[in-house]
Amino acid sequence: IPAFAAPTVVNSTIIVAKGETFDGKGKTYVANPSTLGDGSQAEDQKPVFRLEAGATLKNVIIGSPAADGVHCYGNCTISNVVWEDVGEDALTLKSAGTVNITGGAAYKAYDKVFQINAAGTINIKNFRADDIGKLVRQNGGTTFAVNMTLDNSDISNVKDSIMRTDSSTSQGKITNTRYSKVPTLFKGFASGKTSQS
Ligand code: DGU
Ligand code: CA
Ligand code: CA
Ligand code: CA
Repeated sequence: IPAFAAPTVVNSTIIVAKGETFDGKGKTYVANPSTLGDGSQAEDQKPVFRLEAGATLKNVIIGSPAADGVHCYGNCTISNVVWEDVGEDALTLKSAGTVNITGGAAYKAYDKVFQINAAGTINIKNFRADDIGKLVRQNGGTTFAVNMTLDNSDISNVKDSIMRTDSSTSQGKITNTRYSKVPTLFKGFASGKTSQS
């Protein structure tokens, strides 16, 4: 039994086709920094995984460097995915849809974990995040509606907030979640658009 399985180095983005499932079976994937990006705060890095509409990513560990993480083009399901050291960000919704994230974790995000660049919904459940800037950030200055939910999760050592938007139509809901060192739950939401219990 090997004591240590070397990570798989991803040289070009792994594409998960429409409606397909990629099961990493617990293996670790890292970006080739010279082809995808070094995981710094530089924009325009490439994702390690690109999910087409209706795709699922599960049982994957994304190690360091993580480049621009995961891009979702429409609905996607993320199950038991761990970002050990988030790169520029962890996951981006690139076109309208619903992202369902269940289980897994994200660590060491200098700024954003989940970046929302299109209208839709992000549901995060049974998740853990530690040492992050923001958990969910709707792209700055955008006014489309995003529905964000967080349930039964553990969030610690946050610099900014858990959910942040500039859109008066977006909503945030947090339930049954434990925090440690979280200065602000919600930033930028219109009144009546957030709830916490
Ligand atoms: O504001 O759109 O940070 O998807 C400029 C850009 C920026 C995005 C975002 C992302 O917000 O590049 O990583
Ligand atoms: Ca960015
Ligand atoms: Ca990081
Ligand atoms: Ca990004």
